[in-house]
Amino acid sequence: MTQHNKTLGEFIINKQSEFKYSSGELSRLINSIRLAGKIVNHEVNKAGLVDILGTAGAENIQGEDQQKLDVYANEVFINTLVNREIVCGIASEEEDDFISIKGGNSKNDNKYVVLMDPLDGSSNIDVNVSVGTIFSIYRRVTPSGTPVTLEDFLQPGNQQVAAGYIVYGTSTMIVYSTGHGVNGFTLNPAIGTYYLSHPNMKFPEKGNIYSVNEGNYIHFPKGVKKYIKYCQEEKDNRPYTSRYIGSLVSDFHRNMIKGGIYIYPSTSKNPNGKLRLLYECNPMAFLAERAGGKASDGFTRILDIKPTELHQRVPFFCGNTEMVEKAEKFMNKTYKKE
Ligand code: P6P
Repeated sequence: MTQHNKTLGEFIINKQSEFKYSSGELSRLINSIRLAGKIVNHEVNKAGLVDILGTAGAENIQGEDQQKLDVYANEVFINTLVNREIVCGIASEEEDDFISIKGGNSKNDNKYVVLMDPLDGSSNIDVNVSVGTIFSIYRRVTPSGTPVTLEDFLQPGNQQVAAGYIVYGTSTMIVYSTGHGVNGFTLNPAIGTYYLSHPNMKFPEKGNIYSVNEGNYIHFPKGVKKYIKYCQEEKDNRPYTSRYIGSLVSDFHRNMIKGGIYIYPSTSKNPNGKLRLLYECNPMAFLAERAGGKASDGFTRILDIKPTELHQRVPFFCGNTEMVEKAEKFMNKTYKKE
């Protein structure tokens, strides 16, 4: 069997054999995410056909209208994980607080917690633009068998055991890492099987794409404004190409394959930017670093930031190491972090 037509299931089993002390819990967890992704994919792919568009009426903690698919995706991932009793706690962009999961024996000795954005970029659903699921996995830090606490979720990103995303695009892919390399699997919807299509994903050495919502330009920090002008100069391999889908998973995925930088900076309106540290920036930073890239808030490595709140936001610079470091130079030249 060539490497490329290995299924995700076979890959997980092979990988598990690399972790000699693995109890198989992490494999079962990744398998559950794989299943939930297929179920959500089925609905996302027919969203235009059934009355599942439009808002569900509720508002999430972000104060954003919850698209029905947001609510649906959140329920699918939570139910899939809870029913299999694989994790002891879940945090979600769509849930105000974290969820503590009781095991069958009323105490829960599972060791992993999952943080997720069940459907990132959902505002794009109505215009048929790709969206994604982002997940981040940690070992709990509080005693096994007791209910999880906020401490289990407020861990720095450098403690992640695994992280990944599912992109519901022209094809559906799951891209994840358990710490050693990043691998991408493409779903064959005809048979419901993911195949290893992108083994050992790495950012290209050089990138020439910058992804930022330039509509916010006047609200950007001076360093970001200067970096954008740098990208647009006629010099070396510049001007770069501007590509911004408005869906983090899609912009990240394209930049990792073609080479580029994604920036969601602080603005005068949102001093901490828009993206969430725990279930957007940390998992994407985990993947970026294992694909040879870099992720920071413009000054500090994302994975070293000690979280203080479940839904806290941070500015986000992520992509080719060379491009992120250039952007950081502009940030540091014009701003010293107080
Ligand atoms: P803006 C989607 O809501 C999201 O969280 C990311 O997926 C995306 O990159 C960003 O926000 C888009 O935000 O303000 O540019 O529309």
